[in-house]
Amino acid sequence: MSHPRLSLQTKYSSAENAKALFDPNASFTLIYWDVASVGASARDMLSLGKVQWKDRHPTDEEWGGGKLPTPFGVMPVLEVHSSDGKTIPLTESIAVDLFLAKRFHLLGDNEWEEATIKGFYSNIHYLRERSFMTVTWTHSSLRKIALDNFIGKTLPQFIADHEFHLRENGSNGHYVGDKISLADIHLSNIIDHFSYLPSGDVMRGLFNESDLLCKVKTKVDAHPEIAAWRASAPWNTLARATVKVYECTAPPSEE
Ligand SMILES: N[C@@H](CCC(=O)N[C@@H](CS)C(=O)NCC(=O)O)C(=O)O
Repeated sequence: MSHPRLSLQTKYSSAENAKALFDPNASFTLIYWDVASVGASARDMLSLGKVQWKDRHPTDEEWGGGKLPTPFGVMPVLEVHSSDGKTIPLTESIAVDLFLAKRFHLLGDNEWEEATIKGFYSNIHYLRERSFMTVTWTHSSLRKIALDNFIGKTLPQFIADHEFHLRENGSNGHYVGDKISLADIHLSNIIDHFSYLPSGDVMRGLFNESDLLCKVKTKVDAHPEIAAWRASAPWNTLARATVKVYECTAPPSEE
């Protein structure tokens, strides 16, 4: 069944859309399920940016009943509301994250830093995508072998690769330069993501063995605005709901 589609063409011109996106007084609505998952980095950045933002969690009735048009039938969708009343929708988590990172100065200080941060972000993002596609949402009979492979090979390789790059940047708890960036924030959220899964203790254990990765996470989580958001009741509700959602993805032997 096809979903109700939302056009990305607003009734405004391209230039007006662009102006609205960077309106310093804009507010934001993140439309996503009431879980951390693919919305987590965006929420951290909205908090860090000290802007007015809110979560909108569609009800099952609204979503299942086809009452919420989106560009591709998936969320997150970020709505940017300019102070002169325009609402500009943005789709796809990568585009949303990159937009927010640019808006809140989380893409470094020059073209090289930006391209390098985006490279790290993409690699971090791909780890979660691989796990979604090959482990979490695979056929239940394949989950055990897929999980063993992920824990035995994919994750250790990822950690070793990222330790190499963090060391190359001076082991200072940042991927690029000496300040927080989109890459740092995404790593922190991906570590959380794996902690929420049924084998979360094992995965979190592997991350915990890496001082270099933990240093990045500690710094992100200690950022004043991010720390305040993560200490809030809504953040904790999202974290608990995420654990519940993934419970059904445990391999059969663990059920
Ligand atoms: N490529 C998309 C994928 C987003 C996605 O898969 N969203 C899921 C929730 S995590 C969704 O909205 N699924 C539709 C549904 O549950 O009916 C992105 O990164 O934004």
